[in-house]
Amino acid sequence: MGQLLTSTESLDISISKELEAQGVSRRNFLKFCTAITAAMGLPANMVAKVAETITSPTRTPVIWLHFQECTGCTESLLRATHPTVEELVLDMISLDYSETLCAAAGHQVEKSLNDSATLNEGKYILVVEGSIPVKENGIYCKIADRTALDILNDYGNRAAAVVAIGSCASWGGVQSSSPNPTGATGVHEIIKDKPVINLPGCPASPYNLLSTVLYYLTLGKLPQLDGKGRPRFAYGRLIHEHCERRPHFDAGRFARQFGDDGHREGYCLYELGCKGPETFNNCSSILYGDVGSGAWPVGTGHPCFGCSEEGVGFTKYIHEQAEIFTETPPAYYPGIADEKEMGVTPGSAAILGGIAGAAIGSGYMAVSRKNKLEAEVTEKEE
Ligand code: FSX
Ligand code: SF4
Ligand code: F3S
Repeated sequence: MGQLLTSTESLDISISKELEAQGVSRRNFLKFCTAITAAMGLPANMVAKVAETITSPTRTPVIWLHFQECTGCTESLLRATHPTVEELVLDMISLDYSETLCAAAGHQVEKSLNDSATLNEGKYILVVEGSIPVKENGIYCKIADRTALDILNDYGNRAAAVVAIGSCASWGGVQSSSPNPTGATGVHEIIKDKPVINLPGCPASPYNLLSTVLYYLTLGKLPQLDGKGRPRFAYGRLIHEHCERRPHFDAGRFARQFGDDGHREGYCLYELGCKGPETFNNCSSILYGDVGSGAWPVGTGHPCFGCSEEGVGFTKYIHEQAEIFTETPPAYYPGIADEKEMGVTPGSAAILGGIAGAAIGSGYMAVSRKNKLEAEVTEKEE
């Protein structure tokens, strides 16, 4: 890591005035680039390219649609700080349409949506937040007198790629819970001819959006996806694998009731219904939100309810016990990316291991807080 930082320090990269004005030093920016490059499963020699992508004046057009949802994904992105993940995302893209963020309204904003899609046909990224109701021809969600179904078909089929942000857009989310009265469904069930990347989570982690967009802009291709259309670098491991309470699980120390001695001691929440053993996401590795350590559901003392996992979140009862896929600590962790395709080196894998709290080949160490991404970003300049 020290070697990497030395090499990034010599890069001729200047950061934007906006970032500087917010107290982000060049040094911390480069540390951030190093950390996020590793988090994407890319080798160390890609740090410069990642930094260049972030600082490049070229902006990829993005259209962001809202359907059946609570706007939590957008809120979560806008609330991200240290140092301003949303600034980085918004600096890298040209957000041509977003109902939450557009200053314009009515016909004016509808025109900018249509103009952007026409001008940038086949080149823009479509971000979809929210599920799409398909029952009765989609009448349960209409915007500007068009159904969500119609809007998605229109703009989805003209995009270069579609990012389904949040569990709602990925697989229907809370609206799709039985009896699913509106027929809420995920984007990939409707858009079949374009690549669809799922970033589930309720809300999705803004870091997963940042890394996915950054990956695409840096390499000009999509990251490797798993069988559920999720980037493997972010969703390749179970929450349970890197949970800070995992040593308690392995030792059989459980909280049995909220507020009991075990709960107060920070024991494992499995008996309270934690779905970490069957939920693939990186919450336990990079944590969640920017409000300090412990900033993720399990860290606050609440079981993970599997918000990002189809068939678990909003499907299983909170108190229901999770299926255990990994009963014993694994002897090693699987690669998080296709080594051949991405050229992942042992060096980059080791750094990623640092971020994830699990050095390659070292078994089941719980995540070390000092390694989390935010710490890299917010570290005070020495
Ligand atoms: Fe809300 Fe996003 Fe949940 Fe859904 O998040 S936080 S209901 S995943 O689409 O706004
Ligand atoms: Fe952590 Fe939940 Fe697994 Fe316990 S069951 S170790 S609290 S993820
Ligand atoms: Fe959701 Fe569980 Fe992460 S509830 S935010 S997947 S810890």
